[in-house]
Formats: sequence, C-alpha cells, structure tokens
Amino acid sequence: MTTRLLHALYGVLAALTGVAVAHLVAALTVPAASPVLAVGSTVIDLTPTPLKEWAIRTFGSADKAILIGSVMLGVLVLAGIAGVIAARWLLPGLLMIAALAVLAGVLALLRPAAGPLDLLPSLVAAAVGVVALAGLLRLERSGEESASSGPSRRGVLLAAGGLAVAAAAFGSAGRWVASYRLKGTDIDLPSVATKTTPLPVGLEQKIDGISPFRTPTADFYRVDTRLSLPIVDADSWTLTIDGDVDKEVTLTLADLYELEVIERDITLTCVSNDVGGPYVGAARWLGVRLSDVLALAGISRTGADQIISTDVDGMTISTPLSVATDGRDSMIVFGMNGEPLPRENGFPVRMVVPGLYGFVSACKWITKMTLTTYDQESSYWTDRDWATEAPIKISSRIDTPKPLSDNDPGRTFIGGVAWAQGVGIEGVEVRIDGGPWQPATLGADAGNDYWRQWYLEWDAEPGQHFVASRATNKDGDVQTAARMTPFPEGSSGIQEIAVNVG
Ligand SMILES: Nc1nc2c(c(=O)[nH]1)N[C@H]1C(S)=C(S)[C@@H](COP(=O)(O)O)O[C@H]1N2
Ligand SMILES: [Mo]
Repeated sequence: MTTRLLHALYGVLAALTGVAVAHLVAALTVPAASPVLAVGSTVIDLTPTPLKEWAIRTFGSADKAILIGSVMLGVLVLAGIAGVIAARWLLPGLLMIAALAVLAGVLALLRPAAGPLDLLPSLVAAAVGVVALAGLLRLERSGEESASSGPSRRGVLLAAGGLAVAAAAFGSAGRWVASYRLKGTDIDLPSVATKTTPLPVGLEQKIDGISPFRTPTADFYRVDTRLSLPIVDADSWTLTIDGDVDKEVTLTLADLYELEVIERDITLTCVSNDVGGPYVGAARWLGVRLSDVLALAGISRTGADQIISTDVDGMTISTPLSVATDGRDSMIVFGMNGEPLPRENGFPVRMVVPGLYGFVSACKWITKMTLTTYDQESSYWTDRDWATEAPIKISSRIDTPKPLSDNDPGRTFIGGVAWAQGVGIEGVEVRIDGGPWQPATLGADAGNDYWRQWYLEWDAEPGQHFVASRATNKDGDVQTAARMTPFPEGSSGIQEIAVNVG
C-alpha cells in the first residue's frame, strides 16, 4: 500500500468513525440530525423537481438508499483527500475534516423546525473525526521515529482496524437505538360510533396476482421527503388549529377521541404514480371528521380558502379548505386497518382526504393546521411548482399478467384495480392486441372513494400480445388516452403491456 493511499485510508476511517458516533448521538437525540441524513435531506429539498421525478421513476423506493449512499461516498472521498493533506500539513487537513462535519451541522440547523440540539451530532462527528485522524498520523510518526519501521506500520494498521470495528459498532448501536425508539405505537384506539360494515370479499380469493381488495398495512406504499422517521410521543402530541379562526385551539389525542369517531374505506394515491405504477393503496381509516375538528376552532366566519398543515418537523402541505365543507369524508386519522397508524404512515395522526393526491391532502405526523389563503401562504410542493388543486385522475392498473411475463396458453385471467375517488368506478374495459374494448367483470363496490378490482377471462393463444385497460367512472367519464407525466398534477394515459404466451 502506498503511503498516500494509507493516509487517504486514515481520513476515510476518521470520517467513518465520526459519522458512526454522530449517528448514535443523533439516534439518542434527534435522529434526523445525523450528519449524513441532514445533508441528504437538504439535497432532497434542493433537487429540481424533474430530477427528483426521474430518480423516483428510475430507482423507485430505492431512491433514498441511493441518495444516502452517494452522500456517504462524497463524504468519504473528501475525507480521503483530507487524510492525504493532513499527513503533509496537519492543521489544514484536520480543519477540512472538521469543516465537513460542521457543514452538515449547519444544514441540520437550517432544516425547518430544527433546534440547537440538531447541531450536536455534527459537532461530535467533527471532534471524533479530528481526534481519530490526528491520532493515526501521530501513531505513524512516532513509529517512524523509533528504530524499525515494520512494527510501527503494524501498530498503526492495528489502530486503523480498531477504528473500523468501532465505527461499525457505533453505527449498529445507532441503528438499534433508533429502531428501538421507533417501537411503541400501541396506543388505545377508540371504537367507532356507528359500526362499519365489513369489507366485501375481494377477487384475490379467485384471481392470482390481483392486488388485494384491502392493501395489507405492511405493503402500503410510502412516499415522503424524509430520510428518517420522526419519533413522536402520542401522550405529548398535540394538534394546533390557528390562523383565520374564531379562536386558536390545541388538541390532544384524547380531545380528538371525544369527537364522533368514524371509519372509512379510502384509496390513497400519490401524484408521482405513473400510469400502471405502485404508489396507490386502499385502507380502512379510523378517525374523526376534519370538519368536526375545524369546528372546535370555529371557521364559520373565516375568509380562508386553504389549510396549511405542518408536520412535526415543519414540513408543510396545502389543502383547499373546501374539502372540509363539501360533504366528502375528509378525516383526521389515527387508525389504519384496525391498528394505530404505523410510524411510516404518520403516527400518531395524519390527514386523509378522499379524491385528492396525497401531496395536497394527506399530511402525516401532523401537528398544526393553519387557516389562510392561497394568496398569503404557500407550501413545500407548491414552492416546487406542483399544482395547488390536484384531484386524483380516473385510472386503472393491470396487476396480472405482469408486463413481459411468460404465460401458458389457454384460459387465463387479466386482472387489476381501478379508481375514481369521489365518483366511483362504473366499468373497466380491456383491449387485446388493439382489438375492441371488452367489458371486464368488476369486483365488489366498497364505496365511491375506494378502488374496485376487475378481471377478464382470456383464451390466450401462443405468441406475443398487447393488453390494455381503461376505466369509466359513474359520471360516464372515460379514462383518457392522452399521456401526461406525474408533474405537475398527476399522470394520465392508458397502460398497455406486452406479454408472451407459449
Ligand atoms: N409530513 C409529510 N406528510 C406527507 C408527505 C411528506 O413528505 N411529509 N408526503 C405526502 C405524499 S406525497 C403522499 S402520496 C402521502 C403518502 O402517504 P403514505 O406514505 O402513508 O402512503 O403522504 C403525504 N403526506
Ligand atoms: Mo405523493
């Protein structure tokens, strides 16, 4: 190993140890303030929308792992350079390591809703990094001064190995502490005022590969800007309603439980879902009416047209106030499929609005609703040029057969799901090899805010085939073939897949 490479390795190890110790400190205090996560979150917020869309499309749910990996790689390259510099000019090299960590700390401090504690992990990273790098170089030098160079190199390599082990240990401890603190969402849920009818049996009993009528909670898609889950304590959690209201109120979970508790089957959809994509899920939500919650603050004389919801970290989502008054089942939710909300999906409380994409309605980890106007205030995605009014478009998805799959000839099922929240699905049609649109058989109807499963029996002949589907809502509107990208107001078009038979 050349000396320069060895010095780069010192830098890398010093940085790894600093980052690992900082990760543990963050896990014990503010998980999102872990230096790599703080840098990553800033990158997410600054990434231009088209690039973000491309990353979601290309990497899917691995996009965040790839982002963290890239940030880590960048840090380690710079730390390697710092190691080489420090071997020559000690102070500048150490300063470079420290500066890297302090920069992460500043970015952590600049996050919305950050407090002074957010600086701590990065300061620890700076201190540990500097001490580790200086220590390795000193060990090397003291070895050179003593007579033989062989054993000295062994000593420094041993120390380096020790650091690597320590880094791994601190990193794992941090992960363990964070996951330990993320447990404990088992709060008592209130029971519904009027019993909800059970969800009808779904077509998944009969057709392999079709999405289950109710998405299992563990399989529910997750879309948000976060790199770590917030740790919110249900006992101290509160929801404040302020802005243009009669009187500002702050509610606890117990206050919410005193309102009429309702349960609704609603299909959630992400605006980033491409035609045929995975970012849609159907669940039974337990909560209270958004209108009942707002009434506690009094909005009958309000001039507001917008609710700005703020989450525990200051992220904002904007929702038209009209969804609270137009009769739809807009909800403040604390339960999902009979259980408390998982951390991933907004524990302890989130908003759910049937008919609007999640980015303009479904604020997770909500702590505040501010009544204001679109003229006065804007929110996270509006600031990034996404639409302000974003109703979910009619869409259908083919679940089976899979695109480009190989299938046996003979009797097969083409099946999937279709949704048109608010209006409901009237029919789904399937087109094979550009032929006529044929009506599919629909599964049970669990309300207009919920998706419907559908299938068509098909006598598949050997060869390659093209299969397309389109939905019609109960107003008679047919899913359009006009292609639109998810940005800025949701995708449209018709999914057509190629499959092989034979
Ligand atoms: N606080 C917060 N809430 C959020 C988001 C977010 O980034 N932060 N993402 C929204 C988006 S874009 C969608 S589609 C839904 C997704 O909800 P889910 O992750 O429970 O499926 O949450 C919404 N609520
Ligand atoms: Mo979304």
